[in-house]
Amino acid sequence: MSAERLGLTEVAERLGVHYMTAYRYVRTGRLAAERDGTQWVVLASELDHFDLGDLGATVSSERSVDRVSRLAERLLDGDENGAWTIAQEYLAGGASPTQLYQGLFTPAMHVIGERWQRGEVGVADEHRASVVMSRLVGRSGPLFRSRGTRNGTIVVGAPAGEMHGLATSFAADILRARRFDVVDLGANVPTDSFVTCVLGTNRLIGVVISVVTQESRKGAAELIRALRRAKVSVPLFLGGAGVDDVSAHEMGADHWAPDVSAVASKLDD
Ligand code: B12
Repeated sequence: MSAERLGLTEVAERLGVHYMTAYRYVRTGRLAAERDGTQWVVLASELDHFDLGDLGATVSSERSVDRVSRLAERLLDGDENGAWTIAQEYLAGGASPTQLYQGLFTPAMHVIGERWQRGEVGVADEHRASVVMSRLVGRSGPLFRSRGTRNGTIVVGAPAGEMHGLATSFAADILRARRFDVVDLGANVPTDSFVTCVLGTNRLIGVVISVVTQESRKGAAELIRALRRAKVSVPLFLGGAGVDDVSAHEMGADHWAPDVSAVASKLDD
């Protein structure tokens, strides 16, 4: 049996499916995988007998993988307009703004992380790519505007020590599209300030905490304790690559969610 270990980008390439489809196979247990830090790792031998079934037919394979790689290249080159053109192509092909974030922007950032981990790109390249991505998020913001009665306000942020802030911007827009008002505090929010903001928010219906690295679990658990001490009674959601269902509940969250759309659906119930 082969002991070759594959990242999700390689799994997607070998199966000929979109990155997010491979991710879904893993998160739903269709494909056995284990975590290595925040990355999912799959043994190559698992693919030998993997049956794509109906799910595999639902995605346009090569083109999606290619688009993710092309976007990653544009981001690393600091080419905002080139990157935006790829985003527009994707939207023109029928993708929703939420799919733009979850099916294109997120996997492109993951590809950059994998390349950084392999030593193929440097820290400055990664920073540059993140800056271009923030600009794409700025350009995409108007696409997520929604009309009609608001469903209440959600505070979104990352705990003290968690420097990854793009996920909270993505989450904020995805929730806005579902008619929630959002206060996005971004990355590395000091615990006391987070709590003060939550207590001062009108029509508050939930708090969404993003944990990208496992190292930030301590800060997130401390934040949840502080929110409980302050008698915050709305549901507290934890999510992101640094937590799973079990750890999120151990850390005191009311809910763990695999993605932000699931948070919106839960709050819509
Ligand atoms: C850009 C980047 C940075 C930038 C961030 C800039 C910024 N403005 O945000 C900077 C340079 C600051 C950075 C720093 C570091 N980074 Co970094 N970084 C990345 C990179 C390449 C992209 C992150 C990103 O924006 N992803 C896009 C977002 C949208 O995707 P996401 O975080 O997975 O979020 C999705 C879901 O998880 C979900 N989600 C997220 N939050 C929530 C919350 C809820 C409630 C729900 C429901 C869902 C949800 O929604 C998103 C889907 O759209 C990742 C690679 C990766 N795999 O993500 C590495 C990565 C996260 N970084 C990593 C590392 C190691 C670091 C550093 C420790 C490096 C160092 N030695 O200093 C520091 C850590 C700093 C800290 N204490 O937090 C590792 C983490 C490994 C680990 N063991 O945890 C990664 C995975 C890279 C790698 N392959 O090794 N990084």
